[in-house]
Amino acid sequence: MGIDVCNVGTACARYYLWGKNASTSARLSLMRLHCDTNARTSDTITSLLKKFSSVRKPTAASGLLGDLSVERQNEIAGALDRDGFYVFEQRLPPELCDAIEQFAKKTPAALEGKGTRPEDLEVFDPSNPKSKTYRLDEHAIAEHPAIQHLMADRSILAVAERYVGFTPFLSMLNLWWSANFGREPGDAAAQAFHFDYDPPPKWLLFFVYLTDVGPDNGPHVFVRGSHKAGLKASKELLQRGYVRISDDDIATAFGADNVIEIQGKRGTIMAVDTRGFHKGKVLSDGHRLMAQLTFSHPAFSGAHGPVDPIMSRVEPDLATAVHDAPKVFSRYMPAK
Ligand SMILES: O=C(O)CCC(=O)C(=O)O
Repeated sequence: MGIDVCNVGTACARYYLWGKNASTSARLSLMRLHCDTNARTSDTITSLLKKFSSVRKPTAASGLLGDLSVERQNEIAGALDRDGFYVFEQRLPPELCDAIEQFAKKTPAALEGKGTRPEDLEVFDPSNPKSKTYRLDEHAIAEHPAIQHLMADRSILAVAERYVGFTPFLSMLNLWWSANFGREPGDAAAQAFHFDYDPPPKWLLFFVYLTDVGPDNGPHVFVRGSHKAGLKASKELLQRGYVRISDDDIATAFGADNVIEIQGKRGTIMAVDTRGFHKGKVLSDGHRLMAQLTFSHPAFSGAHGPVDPIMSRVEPDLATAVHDAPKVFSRYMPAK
């Protein structure tokens, strides 16, 4: 444990003194400490990082999530703090869902177990799925105008900022199809319960359903309240380390009532602290298209590696957002 503590301390110091991102070994050390201390060290490191991080003055923010007063943002952050997830009333407008779905329908994507070279990619054919998931390339995702609206959205950023407690870094974008392919939970498809640890120590994910998601189309499943540190229910599960956990073990530890299957119409937006236990349910019918935005602390955000900068036209609302908070978007729009 001592070595891990030193490793994490050094990573934080290097970030604040020289702006260097934490190494993979520092992130692994932090994860081991997280598991050994029933998540308490992650909370401690978050509190320390917050002391040295900037956060903008809270202001009302309007956008895809509605008109969010500061009070409303705090309420949502409070609900997230309590439950670990929050499903917004507002849905993504149909024209944005259409644009993203059309893009995903025609863009070759990566199949599980295949490579990511252009010749390995295939367009998702719902009538003939060959993989549990089809993942689109992150650079292509960021180039898309409809995705740029999501990236630029003030209400999404405001909720992320209120919840994590510092001005976050947009550290990953994902867009993928989940297919009705095989009955067993897929490991790469994240269909067995697990916690995420990327990028630590505090982050918030936004998931957007771009197709209707009922019980058979692979709803996201979250264990209510399981993101908290020091829970009796988590102790033994976290001591197992970063492993997949059976449905029975989760239900025994947390109670079946706390296992929440989030079904929703196309356009449903949810925020999730995936430090809690979660999974995508195995599909038994149809398919699901889902987008994901991850906001995290910049010190550990190298976890997802570099991505080519946006080269196409930048949508005006994203250009404004970048102007207002350049560091948030620096993974996609490096400073000139
Ligand atoms: O597909 C899902 O709903 C779950 C995704 C997931 O587990 C993850 O992003 O870590």
